[in-house]
Order: sequence, then C-alpha cells, then structure tokens
Amino acid sequence: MPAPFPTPEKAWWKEASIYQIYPASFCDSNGTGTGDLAGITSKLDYIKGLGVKCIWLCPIYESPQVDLGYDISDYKSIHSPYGTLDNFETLLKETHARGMKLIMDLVVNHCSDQHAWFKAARSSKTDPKRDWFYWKKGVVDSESGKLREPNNWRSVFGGSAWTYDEKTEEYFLRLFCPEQPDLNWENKEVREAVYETMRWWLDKGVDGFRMDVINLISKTDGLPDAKVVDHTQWTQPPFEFCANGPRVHEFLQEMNREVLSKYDCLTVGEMPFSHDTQLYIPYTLPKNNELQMVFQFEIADMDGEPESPMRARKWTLSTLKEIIGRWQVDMIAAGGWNSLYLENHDQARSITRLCSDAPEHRAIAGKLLAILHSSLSGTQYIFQGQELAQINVPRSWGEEEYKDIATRNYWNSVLEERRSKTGEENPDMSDILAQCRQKSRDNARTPMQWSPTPNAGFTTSASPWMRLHDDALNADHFQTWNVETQSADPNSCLNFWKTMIKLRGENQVLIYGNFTLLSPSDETIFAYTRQLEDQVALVVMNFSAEPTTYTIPTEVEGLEGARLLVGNAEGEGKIGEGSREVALKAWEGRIYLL
Ligand code: TEU
Repeated sequence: MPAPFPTPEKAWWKEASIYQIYPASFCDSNGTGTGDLAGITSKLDYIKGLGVKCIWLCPIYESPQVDLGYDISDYKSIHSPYGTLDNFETLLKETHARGMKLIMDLVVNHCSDQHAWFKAARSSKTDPKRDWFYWKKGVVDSESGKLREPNNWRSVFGGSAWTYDEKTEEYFLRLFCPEQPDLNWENKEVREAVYETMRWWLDKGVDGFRMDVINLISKTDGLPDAKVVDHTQWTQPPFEFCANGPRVHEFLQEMNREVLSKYDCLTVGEMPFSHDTQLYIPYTLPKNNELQMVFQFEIADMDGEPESPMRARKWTLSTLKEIIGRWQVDMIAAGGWNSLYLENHDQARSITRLCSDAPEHRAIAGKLLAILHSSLSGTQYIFQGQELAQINVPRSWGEEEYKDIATRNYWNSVLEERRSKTGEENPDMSDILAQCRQKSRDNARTPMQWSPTPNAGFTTSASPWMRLHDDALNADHFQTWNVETQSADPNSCLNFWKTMIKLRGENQVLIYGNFTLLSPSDETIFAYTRQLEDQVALVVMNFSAEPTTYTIPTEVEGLEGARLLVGNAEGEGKIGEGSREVALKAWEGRIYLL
C-alpha cells in the first residue's frame, strides 16, 4: 500500500491528548453543590494519570450563567462560585508543574447582556459602544401592519434571532439567547478589545484557546433574509449569511498576526453549521496563518434532524465511516489538521449514540470507542466522564431534571404549541421527553463520579446543581461507574483509556499515518489501515451487538507477521495462519501492527 500523501509535520499540539473539563460538574471543593477551580486543582494528579498533556477548561469567567458560562459579563474575572483569580493562578501553576498545558474557552462571537460593553451600547443610540453590537429598526409587516424583527433569522436556541430594546426602540441581534448579544466584528475597536483580552490571558501563561462558534464572527453585509426552507415558521436558519462569512478569514488572520503568532499556543475553532470539508480546510492550513484545527460537527449532527437537532434521526455505520474517512483523507492530504471528538458538553454521550448503553455492553462499547478515537489522525479531545463509560441520563428522569437552555426552550415551545392545538393544560409530551433523553445537552452535564459514596464524591452538598446520574446512587451500579472503583480494576474502561492514550503516544502511526478505509459499505465492521513510512496499523471493529467474522480484504498485505497491539475483549486475537478471517465478539475491536 503506497502512502498516498505526505506525512504531516510533527508538533506537540498534534500529539497531545486533551481533557475537556466542564467546571460546574467536575469537582466541588467547598460543598456548594457546584464544581469549582480548587476542585479541579485537587484532581490534577488524576488527569495527569490519564496520560493527557493538556486541559481545555470550559468558561470560568464572570457570567449570569443563562447559557452556563457562554454568556460572559467580564472576560477578566472569575465566576465567583468557581473561585477567584488567585485560585485560577494556582490551577495554572499546578497544571504546568505537572508538565501539562491549559487552554481556555474564548467566547467572543457574543458576550452577556450584562457585560459593561452591552450595557453602554444599550444606554443610547449615540453611545460610543452602540456600534459594538448589531442594531436595527423593526420592519412593518406588509400583511399584519405590525412591527416585526429586521429579518427572518432564527436563533440557534429557537425563535427569532432578534430582541427588541424598549429604551432605544431598536432590535439587537443575538444568534443564541436574548442574553447573548452578538459582537459586531466589523468594528475594529471590538476586534482590538478581543485581542487585548486574549493577550491578557496568554501573558498570564495560558497555553491557547478553544474558540466558541468562531465561524460566526463575520456576517453578510446588510443581514439579508435567509432562504425559506422551513414552511411551518416565519424564522429560518440564517447560516448562509452568518456562518463562514465574507470576512472570517481576514479576521482570523488579523487575530493571528496581532496575537497568536506571538505565542506558542494551541488554537481550535469551534465551527458548527456546515459539513463542507473543503470549506473548513483553509482555516487550518499553516500557510494561511489562522487556526491550527477546527471542531467540525458532521458526526455530532449525524443522528439529529437538520432543522430540529433535538429530534433523533437514524444513521448507518457506512455513513459514519464515510464521514470519518473523508475528513481523515481530505484534511490531511490538503496539509491541514483534524481535531477528534466524540463527546463534549453539548452532545449526548457517545456510547448511547453510537453503540449500546445496555448494562452488559456499556463497558466494552466504551472501550471500542476509545480504540476508534485513539487510532485516527488529529488532536484527540476527551470529555470528562467519557473515560468512565458514562452514558445518557436514565430514561426515568422527568423533564424537571433538564436544565440546559436549548433543551428548556425546545420543551417549552412544543408544550405551548400542543397546549394551543389541544386546549389541554397537560398534553402528552412523552415523545419529547424521549428525545431529551436521546439528544439533550444535559446528558453530558451530570456531575463527575469520583467514588462509591454519596453524590459520588462530587460534592458534600445535599443539593448538587444538577442531579447525579442514577449510576452514582443505584446499588447495582454505584460500585462500577466511578473513578475510584475503575482505577482499581485493571479491566475497567478507565484503565483501557489510559492504555489507549499511552499506545497512541508510543505508536506515531496512529497519529500521523495515512488513512485507508476498508469495506466502506459493510454495515457491521469498521476497518481501516494507517500507514507511516514502513509501519502499518490495521484497525478492525465490530459495531454490533452480535459476534461476527470479518474477512480482511486482499488489498491489506503483510498479515502473516501481524501482531496484536491492543484489543478490548479477552482472548489472543490472533489472525489464523494463512487465513484472512478475524472472529469478533459483540462490540469487539482490535488494532494490529503489520
Ligand atoms: O456551541 C455551539 C452550538 O451552537 C452547538 O453546539 C449547539 O449547542 C448545538 O447545536 C445544540 O443546540 C457553543 C458552545 O459549545 C455552547 O455550549 C454554547 O451554548 C454556544 O456555543 C453559544 O455560546
């Protein structure tokens, strides 16, 4: 198998496995029921023990927490329940002392409506900060004669993307919730204020940024009405005019020139709302001097309805393979770099979504996904709890347990619609509850489970901010799904993840090797090879709850000397002499070195 494209240049940030922390749900050091910075510091040895080289901290800044920290009211102070700047400095120092790096979340497409910038902008039409945001007059609707929003853009969280401001009688744009006004990047002062904030954190010693919805910062001039694709509503998805917009590359190049190029830092741009590989490659090409990599959403979106992501949609293994294969080949062939994630704080748990969370399959499925995730090209991001084989919340939970604004808005909008249709105060919502259990962002946000003790050692408070998974309490389960118990069990998912992170570090073919997909239309087996110079790795995974036998295609050479590098099930895992057949148990996966 000849190598089809040149080996990427090596870099620390390509090889680092990164651990994502959602601060509210990680570890509560002072019994408030909410995680905090001192709690994170107390767990640094655990994080280092995983083998990761870097931490990504979700927002810890001052915030009214309407969108759990993604609505920032002061970029230079800490949300007080999380601690103080001193606590942050300690966390950073202790992270560095353990040879790890720390990147921050940079949320600058929007800020909070409680930020001083927006308060000033809102105070009068002539305030110097007015133009730091998008303001527009309402439009008189030709049919009703009433004043309506300046255009038909729909918010990511539902409803119009505009909010009316009584005082100045204009609307402001907010692509997320009304408390998250969009910053106007066309205004140079805004960009300078952002760069100044970035320098402030980098000068403190932070090692880079994960940039929230950074592909939304440039909007098409005049903010034209979006195409009508949803005939049931007036508002429409606005992304053709606000995602990957006309000046986005110019802005990122300026940010790179002004800030990033002056530091040895890691940069990853979060970029939802398109799946076009070719559109995303330029962001990561070294010659363009923008970002190192992007989070694309093709796997995240695969099992949700495009116009209503909370509605689950059927997917097939061949689709997943096509998506992964395309990014693995096209991005690397072009000279860009991928970022790999199966979970984050906005996604349901990957075992539930992609495999089976039935008690008998859960641990092996978690390990299977660790094999997949650790044998692809790109920088690897692991979300807290993923290493413990955490799954979605129990089906028995009621709607009152769901806290996330996207989920709440969706629930309330359907409820209202059904109330008005049926005239019933309590219409049947069981289908929507089932959707929440499948797709809600809350599924990722249940607190970390540290030990087989009350509240799983997450907090000493009797009322954690979010309910712990029943795993943590249920007598059948609480012995299994936590850090302490799994640390002591050599066969646990947690220890398997440690093995995979270590093997990835030791076998660079898994990070840099060329990717070749095998058997693309097979709906049970996910198999591929990776090749780096004369090293070849063969990955074979059974994505089904039934045992199966896979015949390795003849295009794969060198099977005679195959050595099993790792597998997630017991047994020798040998490929029979002179045979191309591999027998795999339910959810079994293996990596061979050829
Ligand atoms: O998320 C971007 C985003 O729009 C999606 O991940 C969204 O959450 C998903 O499609 C479900 O609706 C980022 C942050 O990660 C997220 O937590 C914030 O809510 C959002 O931006 C706004 O800052």
